[in-house]
Amino acid sequence: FLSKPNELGLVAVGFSGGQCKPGTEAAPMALIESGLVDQLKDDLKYSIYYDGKVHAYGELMPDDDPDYRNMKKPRAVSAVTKQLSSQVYEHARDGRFVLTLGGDHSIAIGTISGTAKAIRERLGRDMAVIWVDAHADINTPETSDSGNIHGMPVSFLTGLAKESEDKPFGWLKDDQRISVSKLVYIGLRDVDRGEKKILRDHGIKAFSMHDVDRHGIGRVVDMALGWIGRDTPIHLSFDVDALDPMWAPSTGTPVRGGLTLREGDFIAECVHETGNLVALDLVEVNPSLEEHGAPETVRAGCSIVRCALGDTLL
Ligand code: HAR
Ligand code: MN
Ligand code: MN
Ligand code: MN
Repeated sequence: FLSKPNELGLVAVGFSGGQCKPGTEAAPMALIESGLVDQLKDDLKYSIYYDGKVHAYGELMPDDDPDYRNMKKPRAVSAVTKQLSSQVYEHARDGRFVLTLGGDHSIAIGTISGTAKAIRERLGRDMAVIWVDAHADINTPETSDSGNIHGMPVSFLTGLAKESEDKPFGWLKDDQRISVSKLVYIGLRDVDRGEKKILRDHGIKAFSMHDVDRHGIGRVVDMALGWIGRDTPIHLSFDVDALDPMWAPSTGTPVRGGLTLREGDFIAECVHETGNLVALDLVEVNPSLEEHGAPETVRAGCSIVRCALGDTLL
């Protein structure tokens, strides 16, 4: 699906407005400074298309951004994700793999809408999304208890939540959306009651940590890929909090009982092996939380990215 399989578009998103804890805006620089881009270039032989910036989108920030429909910072998140969507779209339209380093998970509204549109235009195909996370991030503004938009991106991307043209996220159009039938979760263990109802009502495929315990990660990944079907372009959205806090403590909403580092890497390796991966997000690293664990969290994030881009143990 990639017309230029060795070309990688990198977008660094220093944005944390989808939730309330400052610090995730520093993650892209921490990941890059730990050597990630050099490894992708020198070891994995990608040509990197990167503007050299960590985008903070300061020029897009409204002076005043009162809550709307229970959402916190709706105009800021909408403006940032709209801009990010066209950045990602341009890389994907040109046939490149798109790697986005976040940032909190609200940025997936931008990344997935950008790749979904580009893949439709280039290939006439609907893209699948594998969402690896402790959380389902599928609250609508109405079902969310927190009002934090990083808990809502999937509802906007699937059209479960919609907005009129002139309102926040009203820019999202059908050609930028994904189908609930092409969405698969792995790693869930902290899902709100309203989200459970949404998953059930729409028959959304989800593998929780219970499923990982019962079947093992190998069978879970096989089942997830089987659900998507062969020959379907895949966008992998990886929230570092899918990993157990033992491996990734520096994140905004850690939940115990998560994936091991190897299970996370294994998911990324298997998705790479399909040959169908067109884009990857790595989000929710927050180096200013549990600071003693920040280097380890950054290392875990880098490892996931390398595995998804074709690094192998042997
Ligand atoms: N479900 C809760 C909410 O909607 C917590 C969401 C936490 N989200 C993330 N991203 N860290 O997965 O507020
Ligand atoms: Mn998430
Ligand atoms: Mn999460
Ligand atoms: Mn390969």
